[in-house]
Amino acid sequence: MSAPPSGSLEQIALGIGTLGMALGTLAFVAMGSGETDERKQEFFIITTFIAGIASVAYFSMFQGFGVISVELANGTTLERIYWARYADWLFTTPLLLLDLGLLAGADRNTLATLVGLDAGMIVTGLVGALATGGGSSLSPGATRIAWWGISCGFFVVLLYYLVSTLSNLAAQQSGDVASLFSTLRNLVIVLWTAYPIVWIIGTEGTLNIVGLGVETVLFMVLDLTAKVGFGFILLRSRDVLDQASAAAGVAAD
Ligand SMILES: *C/C=C(C)/C=C/C=C(C)/C=C/C1=C(C)CCCC1(C)C
Repeated sequence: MSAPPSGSLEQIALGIGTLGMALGTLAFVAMGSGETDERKQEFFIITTFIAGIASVAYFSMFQGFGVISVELANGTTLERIYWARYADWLFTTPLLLLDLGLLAGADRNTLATLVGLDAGMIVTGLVGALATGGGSSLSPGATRIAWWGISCGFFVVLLYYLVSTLSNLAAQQSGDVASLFSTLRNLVIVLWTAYPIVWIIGTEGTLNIVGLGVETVLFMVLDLTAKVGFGFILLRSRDVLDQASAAAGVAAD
């Protein structure tokens, strides 16, 4: 347990992240509190948990929990690797996909495929973040980047599912649902693609292009937009959620 240095960019970014996620959680609770339709409640519950889980993860990182130093096989030490991010993402990214999948009217198998690919992406990303390169014929840097590549492989297939299967399903929904789906899908494609870029240019990638302070700011901005921003766009569209849940009701009958 080692807290981010007081007054550092890293600490400030984690503080803003904690506050932003907590405010988002409260806002989503308030927005969902009057909702009586069970199918619409699903969207509110899922989205509230996304921001809630991230609030806790950010608060723990702010306090210096969830960070470790990784000693590479070549003697270099990566002083502060935040593994708590992956614990957060392992739960929150499948929930974001569940929101998107329910909106598109996806069946169980499609949802399971999305969640499976996503979990593969996060877990192999975590392996890359923790890899020391010991016992590997590759250099530590190359070993870590190889895991990054494997994780990107899962991500590319995931993106393919979003633009093919899921988009085709969404296109069969009402015009409003289809258009809300494309807005959110495009947001996911753009924002999520930035994560592997920040990772590779940040401290995890060992290329040392940006330092931990800037990296923490970038992840914080991405996390807030991808969770709280995404949530607001989804949950403020009550009429559209009505149509989406009505269609799901018909499909389930
Ligand atoms: C709220 C958090 C979100 C939306 C996080 C998304 C994270 C990713 C899309 C991460 C992707 C990564 C790769 C594709 C390569 C390896 C490194 C990762 C885990 C950053």
